[in-house]
Amino acid sequence: MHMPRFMHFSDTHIGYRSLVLDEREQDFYDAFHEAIDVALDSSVDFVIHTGDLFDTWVPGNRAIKEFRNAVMKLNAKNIPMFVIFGDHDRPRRNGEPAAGIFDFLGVQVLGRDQYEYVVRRFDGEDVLIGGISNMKGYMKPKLKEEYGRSEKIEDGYRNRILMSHQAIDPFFVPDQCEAKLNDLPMNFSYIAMGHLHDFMERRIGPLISYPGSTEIKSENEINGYLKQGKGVNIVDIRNGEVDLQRVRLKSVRPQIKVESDAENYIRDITSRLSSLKIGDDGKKPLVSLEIHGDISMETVIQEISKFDDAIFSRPKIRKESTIPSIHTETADLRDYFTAYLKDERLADLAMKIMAHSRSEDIEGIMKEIEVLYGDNRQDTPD
Ligand SMILES: [Mn+2]
Repeated sequence: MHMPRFMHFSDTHIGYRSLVLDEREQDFYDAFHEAIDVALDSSVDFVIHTGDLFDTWVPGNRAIKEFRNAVMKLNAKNIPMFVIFGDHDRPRRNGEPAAGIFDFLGVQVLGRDQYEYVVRRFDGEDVLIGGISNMKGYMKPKLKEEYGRSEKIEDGYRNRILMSHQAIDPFFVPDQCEAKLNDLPMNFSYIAMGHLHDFMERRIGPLISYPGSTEIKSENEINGYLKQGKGVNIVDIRNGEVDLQRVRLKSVRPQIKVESDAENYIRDITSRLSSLKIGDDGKKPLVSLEIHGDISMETVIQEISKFDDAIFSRPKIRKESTIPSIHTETADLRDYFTAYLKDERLADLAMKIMAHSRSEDIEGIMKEIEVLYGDNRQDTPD
């Protein structure tokens, strides 16, 4: 029997670039295109993306082109795509969203400033697809209002999907959260979440799921990746009931974190690499390395360059007792920042951000960062 089927994916962060490894930009495209191929192979009726589609709200031309190519494949099969913004790709002020350029290929942006929905008919069933883009900082109080509104509007439809990109308690540490589980509307069949980069599903009435990111964006995703892999959700919906199938992505670059000391790190890397099962066509694993002890960066970089079967992000070296002593009677905050960061310019930025934070001036902080980075990037974990 036919029933509406869709793919839910999130946090693809295409256009992401590592400061040291050029390979990483391609990795994010590979995972993104593999996800699109999963949608095509699974004969979905539509696709939803719950935010951080692009790594920034003003992606580079390469990222826009990769997205266009993917959307053209969906469009050729008449598969529409619904997207909301995450914290990374939400347009600043009155900026134009990159995904919105592809409306003529069936890409529809939902819920930029408030809850928005569409009702579409697939396989003989009406499906309501609602979305609220990421709301944090000064917009946080509005989020609960919008969840409330989404619960009341058009509640006659049985097949109801809500898309949202937020940190929900208990899936994040409480001080990062914008809402709790019981703030979420209960009359949806499926709550499609974005923001958490690990996979998560929970039945709370509606089925709520974070599909996670499609590539490993930060080291703290490594444990989740080793347990669950990275993937997408294929969801069947009918009569208000949903059935979720997880599909793992194969193109993800394996990643391990090795923490060791100056004497043993080579041995530890070798043993960790040999315990990784990687197919012949698999990508070389990425090793993030942290060494405790007295060793120079030059030595470490020279030693690790001998590994042909792995690539390395910039190693971290933790020398013991690296925090210099400060005359506490006379030191001010700036001296601490300078001692800790070992960089006058960074200390200066830290002071400015600190001043803005104290007056809860988020725009002020954004401005400092925009000045530093030329208005086109940000750096938040999820
Ligand atoms: Mn993200």
